[in-house]
Amino acid sequence: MPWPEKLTPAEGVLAIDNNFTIALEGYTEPRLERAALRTITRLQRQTGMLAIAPRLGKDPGAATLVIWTKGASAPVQKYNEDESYTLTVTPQKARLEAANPLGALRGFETFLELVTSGAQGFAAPCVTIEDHPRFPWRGLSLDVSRHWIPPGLVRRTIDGMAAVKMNVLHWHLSDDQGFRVESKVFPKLQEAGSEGNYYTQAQVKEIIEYARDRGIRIVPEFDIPGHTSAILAAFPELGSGPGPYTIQRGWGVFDPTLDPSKEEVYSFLDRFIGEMAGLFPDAYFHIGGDEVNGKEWKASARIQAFMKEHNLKDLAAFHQYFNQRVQKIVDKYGKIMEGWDEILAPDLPRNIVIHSWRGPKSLAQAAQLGYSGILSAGWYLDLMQPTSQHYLVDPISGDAAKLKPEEQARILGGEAAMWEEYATAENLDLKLWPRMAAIAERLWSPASVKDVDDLYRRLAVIGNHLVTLGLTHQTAPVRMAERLAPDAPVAPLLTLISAVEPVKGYARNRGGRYTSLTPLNRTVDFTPPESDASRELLNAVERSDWPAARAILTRWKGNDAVLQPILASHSLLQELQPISTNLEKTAALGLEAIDMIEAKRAPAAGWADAANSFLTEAIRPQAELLLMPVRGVQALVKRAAQ
Ligand code: TNX
Repeated sequence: MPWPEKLTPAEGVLAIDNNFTIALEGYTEPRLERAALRTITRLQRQTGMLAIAPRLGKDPGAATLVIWTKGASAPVQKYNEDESYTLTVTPQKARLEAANPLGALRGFETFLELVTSGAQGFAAPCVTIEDHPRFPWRGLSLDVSRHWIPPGLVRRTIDGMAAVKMNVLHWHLSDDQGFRVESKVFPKLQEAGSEGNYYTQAQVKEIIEYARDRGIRIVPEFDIPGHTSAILAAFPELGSGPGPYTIQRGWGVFDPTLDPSKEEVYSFLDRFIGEMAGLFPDAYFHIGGDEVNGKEWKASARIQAFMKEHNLKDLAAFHQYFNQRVQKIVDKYGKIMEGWDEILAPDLPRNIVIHSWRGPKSLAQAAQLGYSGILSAGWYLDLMQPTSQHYLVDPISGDAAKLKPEEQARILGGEAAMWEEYATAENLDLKLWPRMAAIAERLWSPASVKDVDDLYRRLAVIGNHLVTLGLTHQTAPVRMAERLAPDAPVAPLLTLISAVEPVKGYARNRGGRYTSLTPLNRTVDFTPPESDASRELLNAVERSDWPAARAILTRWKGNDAVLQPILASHSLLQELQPISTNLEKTAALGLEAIDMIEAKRAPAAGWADAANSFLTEAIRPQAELLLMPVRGVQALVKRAAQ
């Protein structure tokens, strides 16, 4: 994953053994050499063959993998650089060719995915791959404001992104809950706005270099004029209201907003954007622009007078006035402005990029007006939706599919979005991976690659592959589960977790009981977004594959008896007691239904009604978890009743 543009399988395999070497031909540069050495280290980890020599081979004739590149990449990665490569594997050797090191980086990842343990030991299958991306902009928008994500985890995320050929890390660096970059011009920003959790400029530079080594651009976002409580905690005089301002602890849309009628705001932004434009080399600069509720603007007599005086008829026009002025500043520092879809209005220059989050419509509108756009709507990984749903979202669909080709070409791609209200450094990986590979594939592979069963089959494989990069999506749930009952075996709890999913969408926001200080250490916080076993159960029922359905249900049967005493004696687990009981009953009902279906025996009077009323209750959230096998068992009860 992502599936290549063109793949031609051939007979045989290329064996990987201790003699594995890589040699470089054609144009080369230190970045390419580092990538080749990294490939060797990763092969060592993938195979456990630690004796593979960690150095480059001198003789291309004798090397296992030969790399040939034609010329250099751009000194600062551009959004539309050539990323194509070809990879040929024969029983004797593999050859990777690319126009530039960027394409070679993509090809290295493909080679590493090909190497797997099979009938002939570790080997890569013989194949010819010609590959290039469908969209030039394939990213992740990562919020580091709501919960702090330390530099090491940002680097690890970059590793994962590179493995699935993504090329943009959109770094959401400021929001109401935190301002996360050191400013040397305005140190008060991090002093008053970060509670000590911010990236120093030296760390930012290291991460930018790290990302460049892996073919990933870094686009910074400083969200203005809304989402600015942390900035206003440092500089209340820039706000539209009377203040005082503090960092927010809760989640949602807050009132604090920069005051577009104040000249000081633009002189601040000029110096601040000037500094950040120097720190971040990418051509693009994201100014946010989302969710301005306008309350402070409406409440200020001074702002109302300013709007009248400048003929700004409503709050949207006032926001637009601000965007125009900010765009001039961004442009002055040589950057192209990007913003969330609220900034879309025909009076901005056509080179800006519209980032669609409220829906795909704005993308089509933007393209018609002559603006470039990228999609995030439908790709919110914080909402715990099934991967299949994200997978089938396509930037060129709906209104966009009806656009003229030159308009469609303005749709540059998209970004998965990871908002961190409920994510932390501990559980980020299990919310991102391996699901992000599905979005990466949508953005890289031909549009015709969209078989959901095949997606899930390959997702399991890439999930294991990504573990070799040190990603913790598989280990974090175990570790976080063990922590809640360190004196008990963890297996029964994991069995329960295999049957549940976190509540979806914004369900956790309701009631407003979470703040940035609430510990995210409960079961819902380490339960992966999808219960694979429950999906497989439903699939088995749909195929009338009773033995498969029975095997899945049997795994859950009997778990409750072992788990209940563990739950009872650990306070953070007590909330799971009812859901564990319900899993037991659900599994039992499912097995009873299969017995009847297989024996062609009609259920006793009232059995189906009683089963259905229990299942309707059992699907209701408990401990912010959903009991997923209910759907498969509902289908089984229906079949039994027929
Ligand atoms: C909306 S997406 C937001 C974020 C929240 C997110 C939660 C966008 C531009 N604004 O501030 O974190 O929803 O899903």
